[in-house]
Amino acid sequence: MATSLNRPVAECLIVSANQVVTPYPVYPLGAACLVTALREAGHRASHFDLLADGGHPALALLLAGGRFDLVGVSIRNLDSVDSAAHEEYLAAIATTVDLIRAHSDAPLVLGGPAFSIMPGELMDLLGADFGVVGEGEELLPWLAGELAAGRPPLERIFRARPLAGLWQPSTLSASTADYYLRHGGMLNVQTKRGCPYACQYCSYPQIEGRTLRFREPAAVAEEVNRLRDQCGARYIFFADSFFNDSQGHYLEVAEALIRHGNTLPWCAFFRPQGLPPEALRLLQRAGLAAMELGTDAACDRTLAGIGKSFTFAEVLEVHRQVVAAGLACAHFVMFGGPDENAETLSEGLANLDRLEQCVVFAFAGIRILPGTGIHARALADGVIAADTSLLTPQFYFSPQVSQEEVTGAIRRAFAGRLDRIYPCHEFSQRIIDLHKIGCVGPLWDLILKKRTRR
Ligand code: B12
Repeated sequence: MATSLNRPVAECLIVSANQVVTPYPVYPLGAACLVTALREAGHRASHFDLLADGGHPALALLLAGGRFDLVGVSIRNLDSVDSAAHEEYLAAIATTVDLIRAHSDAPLVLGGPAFSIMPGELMDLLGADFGVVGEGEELLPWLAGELAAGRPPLERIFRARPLAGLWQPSTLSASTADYYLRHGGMLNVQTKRGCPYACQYCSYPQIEGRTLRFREPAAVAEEVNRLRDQCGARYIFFADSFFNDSQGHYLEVAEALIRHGNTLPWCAFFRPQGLPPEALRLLQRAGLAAMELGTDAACDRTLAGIGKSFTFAEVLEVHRQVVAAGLACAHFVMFGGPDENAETLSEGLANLDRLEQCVVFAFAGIRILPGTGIHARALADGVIAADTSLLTPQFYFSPQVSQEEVTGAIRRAFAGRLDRIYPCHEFSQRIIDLHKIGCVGPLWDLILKKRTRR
């Protein structure tokens, strides 16, 4: 079909293939952005969410009843990235792709954060027609137009340029939002994209690019109000790679939330550096209820080993300010990474003891993702070989310490403490149970019995 301007209009279906429910089901924000972008470009776009919309039988019916120019599959997670609770998700995604192929002959396009980490491998594994690495808002509508016009591109994998302008998520169907609200009461919002840091293990710059791009603070605050008033959100997670940017955009967002009368509690990932008391006070007035701190390693040597540009003394200082402000916080720390040895292990665990009135989530080993510094380090240290496939999860453990030593030391140090979590999947099960009885938010903060605005 064509519009009056003779631009081809494509009939598109975006399938959110994620079926992971730990630590809780996460609303498919990326798919929401794509549906908006496709519609704004004049295409017709619908969305199917495997968790919320009835699973494979309902998807099969939808595909059989429609005629699509393009079916996009959003791939969020490869695996649980946790050596203590090893779960792989690709087999389930392959089953979904097979089902789509069985019920539709539309070109199949892959995208999403997990796809962007291993595009070539996933194209081959899943046998897709096209793939988009990075943000889909520009490339997907263009590709849809080309396909509807009968001009399928010769190239198979496209790499998005980081979007300079605004991106705008819509809310997917009310029933989709309702599913997520029934499982945790939380919806998610992005205030910026990109990550300029060079943490050795991290794939975020591959997915979002290195350049920070900010959304208008007022647009963020309006979206939060819309999610509360129109969708019934009771808690917000800001899904930025990290919230507290050095340019101070996060403070403008906080001011906008206050100006727009935000009443929802919220949580975000924070980098444990900077964050003076006046910033924390402002964030608290804006509704900040729980801070997830990307501390990542527990002593200076291992912090440097994973490319962090802060010291443990800076972590302690931020921690002191956060606790003094009465804010709930959790530190996320990995052991067994580059330069870990028996000495750093005991130094790191002793350092964690200095983090009082908080929750610590610990992980053993680091999932090796292609293109990251840890991948090069793992090759150099002989942890993996050049031809080791990373589709099957591989974890980096420093050659100076065994996996058993690492896990044994964490278990001994955390024994008998409710606020020290290892392995983390055991806590995830508790979160699921608490969400079932109507509790909202990330819920680790309940351990601390802090006063929140919930
Ligand atoms: C915020 C976040 C969380 C929060 C979510 C909180 C919340 N309420 O929203 C929490 C902490 C709960 C979380 C949990 C987990 N997470 Co997480 N998370 C993220 C993070 C930082 C942002 C995701 C996001 O919302 N992005 C914003 C949206 C708008 O972008 P997007 O989804 O990428 O979509 C864009 C593009 O990808 C593309 N796109 C998306 N779909 C499609 C489809 C098509 C067809 C096309 C063309 C394009 C396209 O266009 C979209 C718009 O630009 C990413 C890392 C990152 N920077 O991407 C990790 C990330 C997605 N998480 C990851 C993982 C592993 C997990 C967990 C499995 C970890 C665990 N064991 O607990 C769980 C799974 C949770 C679940 N139920 O699914 C991995 C996934 C890849 C992998 N390594 O397997 C990532 C990439 C981080 C990493 N380690 O590399 N996560």
